[in-house]
Amino acid sequence: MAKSRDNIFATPIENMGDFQFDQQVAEVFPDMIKRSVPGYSNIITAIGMLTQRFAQPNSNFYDLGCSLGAATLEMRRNINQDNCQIIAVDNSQAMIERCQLHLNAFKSTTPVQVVCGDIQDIEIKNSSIVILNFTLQFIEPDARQALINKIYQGLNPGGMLLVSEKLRFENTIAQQLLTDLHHDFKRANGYSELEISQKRNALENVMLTDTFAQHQTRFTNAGFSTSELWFQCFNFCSMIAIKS
Ligand code: GEK
Repeated sequence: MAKSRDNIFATPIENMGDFQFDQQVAEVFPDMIKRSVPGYSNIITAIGMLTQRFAQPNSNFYDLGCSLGAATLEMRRNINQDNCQIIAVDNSQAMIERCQLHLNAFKSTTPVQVVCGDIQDIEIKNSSIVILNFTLQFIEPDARQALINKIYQGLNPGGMLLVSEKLRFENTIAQQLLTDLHHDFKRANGYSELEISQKRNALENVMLTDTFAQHQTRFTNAGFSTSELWFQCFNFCSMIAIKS
């Protein structure tokens, strides 16, 4: 599949609506996420490493908010147990169609169910690994605890949840510095001032970030006995929570 460069916000947009995961975004998504999210490729690689450690035989793996299936592909490449299946879910039809094409491009004996739907409505059961790679931040804040509770209930003992997110910081100096460093990262990756500010405005109402403390409290409330930050670059992070 041809790789397209993200220039969605490169020219002035008069009536800026909220950001949507539509056809236009799906087409440029691999380029957009690599140039916008510091550490994205490292996190995907680590999802493979964690799969080798946490995969249980005869269990389900979930990739919630799978977009084009990068985490699904990495899990599928690293499964070292028998009779596992992956369920990849996204509520964007454009993403799901492209995700299926990406998956078809590689051979594997592990079945993948690609589901177009809301991750809040799907059942999680008999699971050893659940991935929320930069998806929770798009769920209504009031609905986040219920989603993490449902995931905890659907995990088997010894199962793992990975949550990657953009973080918010209570300390205003830290918030400003880490936001500025993220914008420097985007500039270094070729985004203009106009692109950075228009994207920021488009995301304002749809991506509501939490602090690390809020995430950890939510994991504990759900029942997880272990939760930890394992990666952070500027204001982007990845956390794991393990069910004992
Ligand atoms: C990756 N995980 O490349 N139900 C299902 N999908 C949703 C919902 C919902 N309620 N809300 C948002 N999404 C991917 C990257 S992107 C992150 C994840 C980003 C989907 C949305 O359609 C989009 O595809 C994805 O969550 C978030 O590892 O673009 O910053």
